Amino acid sequence: MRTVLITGASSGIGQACAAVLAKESNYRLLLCARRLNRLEELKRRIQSTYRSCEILCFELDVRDRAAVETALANLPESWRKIDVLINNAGLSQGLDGIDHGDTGDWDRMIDTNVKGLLYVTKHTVPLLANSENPHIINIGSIAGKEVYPNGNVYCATKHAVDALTKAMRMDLLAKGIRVSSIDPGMVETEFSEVRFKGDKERAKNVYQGLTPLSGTDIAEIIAFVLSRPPHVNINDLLVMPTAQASATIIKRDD
Ligand code: NDP
Ligand code: 8X3
Repeated sequence: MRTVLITGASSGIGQACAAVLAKESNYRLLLCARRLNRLEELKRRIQSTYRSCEILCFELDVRDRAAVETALANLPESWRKIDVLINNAGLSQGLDGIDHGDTGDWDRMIDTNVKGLLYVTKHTVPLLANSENPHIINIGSIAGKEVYPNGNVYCATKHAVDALTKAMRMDLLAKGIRVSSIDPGMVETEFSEVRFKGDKERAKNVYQGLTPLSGTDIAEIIAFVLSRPPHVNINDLLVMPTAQASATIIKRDD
């Protein structure tokens, strides 16, 4: 049985990871996000199908350094050995030129996508120490591989995730921790609604005229990466909808 900690499990890719790994039956799930009610609802849904799947939910804002340290230091004894960390919590806010960007949006993206990922990783590594097969999966993005107009700060945070994945692989090599990055293109989740601050119409238009990836598409790939034998590490996977050739080159039906 492997214990997996998923950040940002209340929606989208994180939620899909919880559902897909629950189905695999050899995982117990540690789920965190800011919206605890969503996590508890997800737990109920998963356990209504997979009764024996052990799940522990806790509220966590990954931007809060002290809260991250306290939450991970105070996990119940039976949850203190973690095998897999999925650093998924993240967001984009706004899509404006660098001369018009909202500095609050910039702070939220940098604090969540970069600093939050660092805090969670630092305080999870000691809990991976007793795992026979420890693995960290970072959710990067096509935005970590290329920059697109008005994507500035979000792209910078995902480029930082790309750099941190490589750095973690080096720094954690001696501890035998595998580090992988999954970098999706367009995935239809709450991502665009969050980016456009609740503007559902604008968010829907992002995925108009193409079949985007789903959270489940990404979660199934993560399950595959985690299922490789311990001597095999998939370093980095860029996963796009077939209709998307780059961040901005997209084939849409009329
Ligand atoms: P969603 O908005 O559907 O989910 C984002 C998750 O992150 C939510 O569970 C949210 O939970 C959590 N989260 C956000 N801020 C915090 C925080 N401060 N502390 C803890 N949890 C937080 O979007 P996605 O599922 O699409 O996004 C997941 C990851 O995938 C992100 O890192 C994103 O950058 C990346 N990604 C998304 C793509 C896409 O097209 N959708 C493509 C490439 C990468 P809560 O609000 O409850 O805290
Ligand atoms: C999310 C995908 O293209 O909106 O990381 O940056 S994109």
